[in-house]
Amino acid sequence: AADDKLVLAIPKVELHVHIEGTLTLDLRWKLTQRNGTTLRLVPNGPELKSLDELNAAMDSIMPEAGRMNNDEERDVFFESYFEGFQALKMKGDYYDLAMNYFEHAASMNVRYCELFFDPQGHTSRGVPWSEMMDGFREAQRDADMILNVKSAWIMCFLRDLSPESAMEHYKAALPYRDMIVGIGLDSCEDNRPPSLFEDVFAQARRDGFKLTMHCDVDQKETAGHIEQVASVVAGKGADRIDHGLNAADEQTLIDLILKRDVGMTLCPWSYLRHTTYAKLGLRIRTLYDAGIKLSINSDDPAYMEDCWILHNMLLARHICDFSDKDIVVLARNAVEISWAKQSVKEKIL
Ligand code: ES4
Ligand code: ZN
Repeated sequence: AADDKLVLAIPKVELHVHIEGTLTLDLRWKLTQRNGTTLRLVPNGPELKSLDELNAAMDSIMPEAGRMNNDEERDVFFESYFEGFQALKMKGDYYDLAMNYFEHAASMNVRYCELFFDPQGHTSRGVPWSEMMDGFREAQRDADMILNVKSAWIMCFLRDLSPESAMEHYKAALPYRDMIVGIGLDSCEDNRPPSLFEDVFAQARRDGFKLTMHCDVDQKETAGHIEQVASVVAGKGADRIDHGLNAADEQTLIDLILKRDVGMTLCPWSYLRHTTYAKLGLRIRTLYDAGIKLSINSDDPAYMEDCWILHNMLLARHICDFSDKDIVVLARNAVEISWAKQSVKEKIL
């Protein structure tokens, strides 16, 4: 198996991480104190009065590997994820959130990243776009200058909200388009196929944005979810797929992904909530051996036992028995399927 030191040292590109999912409990406590916000783990849950209480509450909902196999536990994940947004109000909070990610990234030799953000989770609480985007922008600039970490943003729509809300947010974000490289789709995918958002994605495509979509997030081994992967890839409806691990079980999908040359962003730690090491290793191996350009990423480190990109790469290496050469291929894949400018790509690996 590949060397630990190589996995740490290799220059990295991260393409699948939700900035709100990097809100560590330490930072959340700090922001809550600073803003005088009430702290809860889930809506209507008991008020938490210390960092210890917050840590204990998070531990109590954190499913063990392979255990989050029912909808209820999945719903608790989303509830706690969105409750975390409450800590974010002012420009300085968004700055601190992004800078905290960039510092972790720099320590793991991430050189370039594309960060998802969920504007609807902020505007719905009355946070002005400028507080959010100006905080992100300043952190992005400082990370480039101080930490040598470059970045771009991918604005995601929450698929459980309406297509009209997505379109409104799309238009409202246009003043910030110089920061935004792509448009994504996340949150709970039950009965919310990407086709519902066809209009806003078509508009974004015309305006020159790259497109990506979460599919098969919940690892439901049902036809509907496989169709979601297919519909995202068909006709090159997306430039990348986020997750989509079910493609491993469907040769026609593998062929389609290869033919359309669509990259995949995988987040192995996330899947441990739904599957076993052995099954996960086999599926990732199948996609990798088929020649699909897949990259390894962290998703929501603060909600996944503090597993960042390095831990996800070590996990992938372990369950797939990746060699040093494979680690280099994975790192190169991430550069290739990223939406960085060619001049930035050339400086990474
Ligand atoms: C997410 Cl794990 C997961 N699934 C879907 N949407 C998300 N947004 C943040 N984390
Ligand atoms: Zn995700």
